[in-house]
Amino acid sequence: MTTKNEALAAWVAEAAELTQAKQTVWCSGSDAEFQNMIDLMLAEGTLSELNSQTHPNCYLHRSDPQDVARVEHLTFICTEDQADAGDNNNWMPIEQAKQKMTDLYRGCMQGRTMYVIPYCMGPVESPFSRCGVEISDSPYVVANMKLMTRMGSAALRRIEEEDTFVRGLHSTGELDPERRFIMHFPEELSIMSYGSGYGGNALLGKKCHALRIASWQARREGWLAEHMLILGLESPAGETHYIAAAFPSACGKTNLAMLIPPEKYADWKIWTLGDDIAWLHMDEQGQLRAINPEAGYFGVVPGTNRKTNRNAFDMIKQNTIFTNVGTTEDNQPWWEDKKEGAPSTDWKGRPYSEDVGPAAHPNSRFTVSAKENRAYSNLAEAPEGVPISAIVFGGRRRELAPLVYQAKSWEHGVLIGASVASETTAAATGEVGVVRRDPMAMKPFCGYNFADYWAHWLSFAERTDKLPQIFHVNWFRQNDEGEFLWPGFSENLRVLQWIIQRCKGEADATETAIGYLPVEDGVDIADLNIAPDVWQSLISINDDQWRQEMNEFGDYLDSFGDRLPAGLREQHEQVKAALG
Ligand code: GTP
Ligand code: SPV
Ligand code: MN
Repeated sequence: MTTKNEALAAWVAEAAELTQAKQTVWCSGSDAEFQNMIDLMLAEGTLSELNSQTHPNCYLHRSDPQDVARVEHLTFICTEDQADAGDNNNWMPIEQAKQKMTDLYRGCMQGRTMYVIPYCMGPVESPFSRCGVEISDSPYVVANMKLMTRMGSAALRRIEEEDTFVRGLHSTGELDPERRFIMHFPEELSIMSYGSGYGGNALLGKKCHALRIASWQARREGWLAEHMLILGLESPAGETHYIAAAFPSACGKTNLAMLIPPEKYADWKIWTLGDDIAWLHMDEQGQLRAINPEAGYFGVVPGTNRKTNRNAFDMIKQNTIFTNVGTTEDNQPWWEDKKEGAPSTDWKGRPYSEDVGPAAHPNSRFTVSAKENRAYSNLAEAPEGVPISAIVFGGRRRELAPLVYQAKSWEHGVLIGASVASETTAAATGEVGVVRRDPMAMKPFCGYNFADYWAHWLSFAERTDKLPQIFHVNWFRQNDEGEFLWPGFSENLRVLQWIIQRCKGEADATETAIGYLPVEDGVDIADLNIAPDVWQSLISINDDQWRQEMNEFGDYLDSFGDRLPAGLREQHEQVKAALG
């Protein structure tokens, strides 16, 4: 196979020449091709088969121990004008970045196969979808892209019709952290990645394309590309509301998107549309609609068990690629908090020993097609997307942020989104558990200046009066002993119910300086055994702490200088004034 698109053919030829690949293979996206990739990796030893009795078609990939997460300090947005990338991004002049990458790519695929991977982010027939082509020398990338995107011939046909696509060149390189870069050139819709085989660094359709490049495109074209799950909440009466929620990496998107209602609410149902990325467009009626650009899940494994996430737990029992988990004596995958079985080998392939570290890497992942999820919504592939009733922001904060609160307006909601701060997690290299500002959960993923991004968010209020209500949640409040105050997981349904009631104007709330909070009996917790004082602390705010928070947040906003939209400054002033 090749292509009749001349620009694509020329770029592929150029890459083959530069990298000196032994051969070029165009990926069709067929099941047989996927199986070939698996067989090839089994043969070269980069993949091993897991227990086929308990876990049919499941495989384990052990990555290089130095290549287990996104590398934010090595990720760059390269624009003509540095101010367009903003202080929220690392920036490098375009020519310098290209020179650096060209030097790294030169001859890097000698003796290796170069795969050409056409893919479509979003249903192939949706007007909201966007296509790309990833060139990679990694069979692991090919196999993962097959599970994560609409990959192959259909995407290529759309590219040939549209004559536009995002270019992503990837080579695993030597996996040397000193020779590793993830470069983005939004002005020319291209990505260059070298030296990592890990998910977000190497599966270029995901964070590189569907967030960093797409957020740039979205601003120009009047839509939003966000780090959000999409779920449908169906009531016993059969009424379904759709919610999009942005939480930072490893802060609960996959879990919420697959939630199984607690027993008391067994006649309610959560449908998954997406677990990581949402593209939001306004339709002709002024209604915001969401599609999930992805077709599979690249999810955090540790913590997944029968109780926390039964859907995911069952979903990853077959047809799944595991990356960096441990294994049991009989070669089943094992991870911390699996709550069954026992590890015998750790993620590095060494005999497991408690004092050496966890069996599974804290950022170990599963890759699986969304079709394996029994809660996968039958509207998940609808070309027109689903109408969004509520947008929810959240972070991992052991103190300060209440369980849930609602914005007073869209503009106030933009401020709430911009004020998201969260403890860092193992999803990126670096220290874990430090609170950092992560506006809209997009700190690592916004492909342009945050000040312009907030202005873009604010501009939606001028275009329609049908915008979703905006909320903030925090499942992660802790007491002094480090215990979670809120049970989380399934019980989060109760908070989602309050959110929908608020959207429908059916629930009372307490007005505070930071937004509307539930009244004492506003969220149904009667059967949850939460002590009254604990509940009070979850649904109230500490004015002193919030004054300090708003001052710090003000300093952060100031760091964006003149570019900061006046509307956001105004919202900040209002909250500060209300706090007194
Ligand atoms: P990315 O894929 O990195 O974007 O992560 P994510 O936002 O999808 O996070 P995920 O749902 O995978 O959850 C990450 C971790 O948070 C897991 O270890 C979960 O067990 C834990 N977690 C998720 N929801 C809750 C909750 O409601 N309460 C508590 N305490 N932990 C949770
Ligand atoms: C995240 O880190 O937010 C992820 C995993 O969803 S990665 O694909 O590596 O970005
Ligand atoms: Mn994510």
